[in-house]
Amino acid sequence: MDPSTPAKAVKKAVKSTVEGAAARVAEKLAEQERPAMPGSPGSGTPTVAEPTKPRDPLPPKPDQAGPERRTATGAATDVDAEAVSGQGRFLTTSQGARLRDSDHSLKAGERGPTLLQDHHLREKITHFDHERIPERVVHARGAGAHGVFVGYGNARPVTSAGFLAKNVETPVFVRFSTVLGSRGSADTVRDTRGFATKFYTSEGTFDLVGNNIPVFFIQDGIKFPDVIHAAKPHPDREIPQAQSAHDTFWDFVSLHTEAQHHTLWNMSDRGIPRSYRTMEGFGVHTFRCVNAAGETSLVKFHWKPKLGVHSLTWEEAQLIGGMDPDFHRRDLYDAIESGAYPQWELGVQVFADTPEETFNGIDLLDPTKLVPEEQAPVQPIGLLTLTHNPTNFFAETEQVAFHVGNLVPGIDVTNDPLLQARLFSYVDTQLTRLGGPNFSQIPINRPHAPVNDMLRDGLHQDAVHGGVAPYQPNSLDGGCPFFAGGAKDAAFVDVPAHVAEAVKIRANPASYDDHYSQARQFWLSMSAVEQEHIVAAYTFELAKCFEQPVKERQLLALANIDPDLCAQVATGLGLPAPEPTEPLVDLDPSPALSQLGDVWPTDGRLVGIVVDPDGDLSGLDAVREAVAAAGMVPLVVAPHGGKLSDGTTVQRTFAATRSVEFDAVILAGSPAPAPDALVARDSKAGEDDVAQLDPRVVLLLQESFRHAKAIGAWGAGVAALEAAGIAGAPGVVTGDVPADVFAEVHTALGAHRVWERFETVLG
Ligand code: HDE
Repeated sequence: MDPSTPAKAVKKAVKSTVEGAAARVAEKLAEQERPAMPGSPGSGTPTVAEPTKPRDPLPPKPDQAGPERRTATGAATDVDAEAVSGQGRFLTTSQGARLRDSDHSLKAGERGPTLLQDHHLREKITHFDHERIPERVVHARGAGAHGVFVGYGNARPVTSAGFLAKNVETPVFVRFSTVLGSRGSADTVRDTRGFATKFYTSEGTFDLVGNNIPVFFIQDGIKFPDVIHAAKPHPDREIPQAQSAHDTFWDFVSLHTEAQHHTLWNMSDRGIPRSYRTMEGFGVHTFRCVNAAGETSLVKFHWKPKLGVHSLTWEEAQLIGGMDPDFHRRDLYDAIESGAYPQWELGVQVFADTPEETFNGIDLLDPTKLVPEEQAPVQPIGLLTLTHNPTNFFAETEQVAFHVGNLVPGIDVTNDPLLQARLFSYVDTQLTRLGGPNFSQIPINRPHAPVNDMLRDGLHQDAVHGGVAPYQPNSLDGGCPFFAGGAKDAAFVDVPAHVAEAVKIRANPASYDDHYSQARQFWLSMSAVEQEHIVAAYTFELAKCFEQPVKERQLLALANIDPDLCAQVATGLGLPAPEPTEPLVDLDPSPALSQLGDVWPTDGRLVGIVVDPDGDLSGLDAVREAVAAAGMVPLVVAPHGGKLSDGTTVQRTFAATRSVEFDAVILAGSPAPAPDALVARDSKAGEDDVAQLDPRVVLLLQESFRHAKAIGAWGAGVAALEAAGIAGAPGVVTGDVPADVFAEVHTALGAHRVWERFETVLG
């Protein structure tokens, strides 16, 4: 028999499966109403009755992709996405034996006992018992997505890295995270966010493992366990979860004052992003890049979101923590599913590689310092687009392993002592977290460049290495693998950077002693409303501390940042404001640090459209279409679920929604109190007694107003604005033509918030 025949048959079968899958997905999309809503759980449409006819597994949803199918040693394969998922129509054991029953264990008679020989029972339970792996010691909570990076080609004078060459497309996987909380903690807590990118380049994998804040708490990696122990929940009671509002955190940062700059960023709106899509990213450390001619530069990496930098208000963040703890995950997944692909430009600040490693007096090796963009502009060098959601959270987002030491030719590290410690930490932690030394062979971690590393054996070895000579030099395997030599081999170069003559010492350079000047610069760069938010954040956090000496000590640090800030926080705490103990240094403000003052795209934002099912529904369709056409998601909010009389599907009910779900609200009517508008049924119904208007609508409007969101109404909807007492206020739009009302709301949303609604005393 021709040995190729079965393979051909399999290929043919797979092809027809894929074609069938594509057709089914198209069918599913066609079935969906327009505008289509993100969030459907699977690619099929379930039936009410349990399906009983055996069929092949459903394909992934169209918005999903898994890691590219590579062998454990980086070679391309033509294995399809479905081939790495469950196969066949029948439930089987892990060995592929079909099962008749998985509902009953094998027993000696109906009344037992259960028999030890029931291998299926033991296999099922044993595997389940081992499903969990240790969570990340920091950054445990996260969400990821696949995408592509395209180089602009203008980085050549700075680095020879091949993936930055013009129009080179590199697949990427990005994982965003919070730092402090456990895997199941809420997304919207006040915290730093991780922004880690894995570039699967043809010259090896490059990981840019950054944060959404450009500076860090500590200057030397040896302090990392200290800051994390202080910020994590108290070890005795394990509270509070995922936040810095507690004694140990403030105890540490007020004693170890190099943490003050980063902490100020945390207390600013940057600590509560609206979305992962609206965060900047920073490599934080200075890297050393080298071009093809061997010339070096010092470089800081930046990610600039196309949607601008936007944040939640603190009240929104807290409400969302209860309403939808998965808010940032959902936002990312839904945006990708609805085609609003998130984008960032990768940018660089480039500095001369001088022996002092400083720029304008700023020590480039001190990770508690940034370089203001006004002094060193961020030059865009490529575009990142996230295009696909993962197919399986565990396989991809949980098992992805980043490492700052995953570098490619043209990018090298510096002696930043924080970076140096990180170079040790990541593999070390992943050995435990991912169960052995072969985690680079897990599909999401597989390089897209050929791997011939002579690393052998170990737990979960997935490669089947040939040859007999995994050592160098050898002649038995023909001498392979060889060292890469000339420039055309694109070998990694350890830049022969100068190391100054020195003595062994545990000490920092004198420049590291300045802990306040850039914190003050950040404060002075904020608009008045951003300063108010900072005052509120410090006051909230310190009010949560039990110990007065901790509060007093932190006030001392604030006095050294800005006496006004200190005084405002002290007033809230009911404590005297101390005098500064260090001279106040007035650096030039950096307007780029503020989030206000521009207009940005609104892709993927959520617009709630409140309707009265008994009222006039004309205009509703046109507005929904207009919202969708603007790249946003229109959500119809009504007293009850199901369909309206014109056939429109209701996405949210008054009982199940809250203002914080929406970026803007439009009223197409003023619905009367629904039958469930009772405090006993829905406490949101509250005491508000506005005759003729459902009290949940009043709450929705008042909260949206308080959070400075754009609000619009036409026709009968205008009455609700009046009832809520917000008609005529800034950013509250009314009109007769629904499309015009939406257009104005849309414009206001571009600035993210109606900032003039916030009253300020500072600034
Ligand atoms: Fe990390 N960090 N880190 N870190 N870090 C980890 O690695 C560590 C630091 C960052 O989505 C861990 O696999 C040390 C700075 C991100 O999987 C661990 C020090 C920055 C992520 C670790 C730092 C980061 C991590 C935990 C001080 C911003 C999540 C699990 C020397 C530039 C990556 C893991 C993901 C994860 C150690 C400081 C960013 C323990 C020792 C500075 C985004 O290895």
